[in-house]
Amino acid sequence: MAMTLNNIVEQGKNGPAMMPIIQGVGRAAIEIAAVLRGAVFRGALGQAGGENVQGEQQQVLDVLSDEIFLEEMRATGFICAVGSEEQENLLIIEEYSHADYLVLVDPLDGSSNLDIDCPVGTIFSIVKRKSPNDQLPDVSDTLQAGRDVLAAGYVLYGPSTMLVCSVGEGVNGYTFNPNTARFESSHPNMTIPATGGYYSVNESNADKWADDMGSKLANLKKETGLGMRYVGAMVADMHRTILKGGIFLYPADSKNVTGKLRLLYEAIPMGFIMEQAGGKSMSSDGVAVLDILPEALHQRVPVYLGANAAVDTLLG
Ligand code: AHM
Ligand code: MG
Repeated sequence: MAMTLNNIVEQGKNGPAMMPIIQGVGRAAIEIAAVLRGAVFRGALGQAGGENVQGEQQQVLDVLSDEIFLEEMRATGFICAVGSEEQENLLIIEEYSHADYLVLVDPLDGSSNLDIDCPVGTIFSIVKRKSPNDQLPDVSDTLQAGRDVLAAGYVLYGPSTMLVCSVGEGVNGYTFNPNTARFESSHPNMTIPATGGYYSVNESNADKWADDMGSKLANLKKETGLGMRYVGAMVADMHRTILKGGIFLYPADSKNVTGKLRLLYEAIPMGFIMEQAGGKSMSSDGVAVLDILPEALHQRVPVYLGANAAVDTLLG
């Protein structure tokens, strides 16, 4: 009998509480994958006409994925509020505003890949509220360092749909089996190889990078001989980095002065996964992603996520 997301209940002290929420993520992922597959037939590719809080054009599928994710989190009954990359403010789930947990989500990451039928993903993390349960949750409940995250993960919508997650006891990958309509364990105990793999970065920004990153990357290439891959969707680039080794980075540059990727929706969950997979997650030399105390919902940070040696060689 294949192991399903039910086995999260056995994973450490957070497993039992996190399992029903991650099962909700799985249900959202199945719905989002179906919407992605049918999008071209429903005229659902392209822009929705609105902008998100960061002034970026929202695509129709960004908006649909956000709605699906929020609804599945509501349906678990365990989530009091959701912070989404697609929403300016924290969304409080009135019906369950007394519940213990909040979810932070990038419902459809890498959405510029949609028009070319390339991989996209969903990224999430789960924290426990700090405010009393008889009050409404607020933004301060979401502003918790990565060290306080209880569970995190991502869904990769590629040739198959994979859900990769951690409840703080290593990283496990589940693949959606269309024959059984369930996520089944396919990649237990994912661990990043110590050497080899690829460096993954939008190198066209090199002349704008801060922190002398151009010469640091040149040194990494010389020292390690790593090859290069870049999908332009963080979930796909991180998934490859965990499975094959190397490093994924998005440094600060003169256009994105504090980096492009969001601390709460991208850096912390992926940093959590990378550390749980045995790798390293830094935001700059000496500052681990998981040690940053968030100050705002949509804050951005530079990220350097990968095998210990690759990150040390780059930032060292
Ligand atoms: P998005 O959340 O608006 O899709 O942006 C995040 C994406 C990441 O998936 C990816 O790593 C990065 O943006 C790519 O940026 P660029 O096109 O500048 O290389
Ligand atoms: Mg996104």
